[in-house]
Amino acid sequence: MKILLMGHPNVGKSVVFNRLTGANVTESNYPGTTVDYSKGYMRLEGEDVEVIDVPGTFSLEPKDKAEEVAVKMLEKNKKSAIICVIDSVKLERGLYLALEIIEEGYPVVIALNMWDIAQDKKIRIDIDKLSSILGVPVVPTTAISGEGIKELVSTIRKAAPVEIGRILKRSGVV
Ligand SMILES: Nc1nc2c(ncn2[C@@H]2O[C@H](COP(=O)(O)OP(=O)(O)OP(=O)(O)O)[C@@H](O)[C@H]2O)c(=O)[nH]1
Ligand SMILES: [Mg+2]
Repeated sequence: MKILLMGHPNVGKSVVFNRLTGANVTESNYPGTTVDYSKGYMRLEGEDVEVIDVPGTFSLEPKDKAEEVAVKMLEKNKKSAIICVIDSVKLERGLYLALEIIEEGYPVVIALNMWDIAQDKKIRIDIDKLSSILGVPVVPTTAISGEGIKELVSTIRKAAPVEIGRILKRSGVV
């Protein structure tokens, strides 16, 4: 099992990555490009699990080299769990990519990062409702202080591919 950290640019992926992996990190160039990414390991229930800090991307339809690398990394790691990092202040914008990844059938956990800023701005987000609509775990995080990271880690194992049909049934649509 591998864990891929994905999300828009500047949402806090690398701070989350550092929280998860600590110091044992290697910087690499994606083969054939000048796009950098980091790779590390985290301890998950007694197992060493590889974590990749994927370059920021707005969608799975790449618009530049870094986005191309992000999409390639996702496609090459079909067996991975994805932590989708979203800026809580820009929830609507961030959900698009998360939905694309969920639709591709990857097990996803959403980290609603920058939670501290959302609180300051009095932005109210119903975590449980969001989680039940999307069918994936949602965890509020403030990566710079470390708040929510423990909960994020303990939720990763709960990530499972979403059956859209099940969500429709559960929410009473069909
Ligand atoms: N207030 C606040 N700032 C944060 C939080 N997480 C990250 N930041 C800050 O947000 C900025 C971007 O964080 P990065 O971790 O570099 O973001 P990234 O997603 O890796 O960005 P790219 O690699 O450029 O795509 C930095 O200045 C962080 O210190 C958070 O939860 N709260
Ligand atoms: Mg980064």
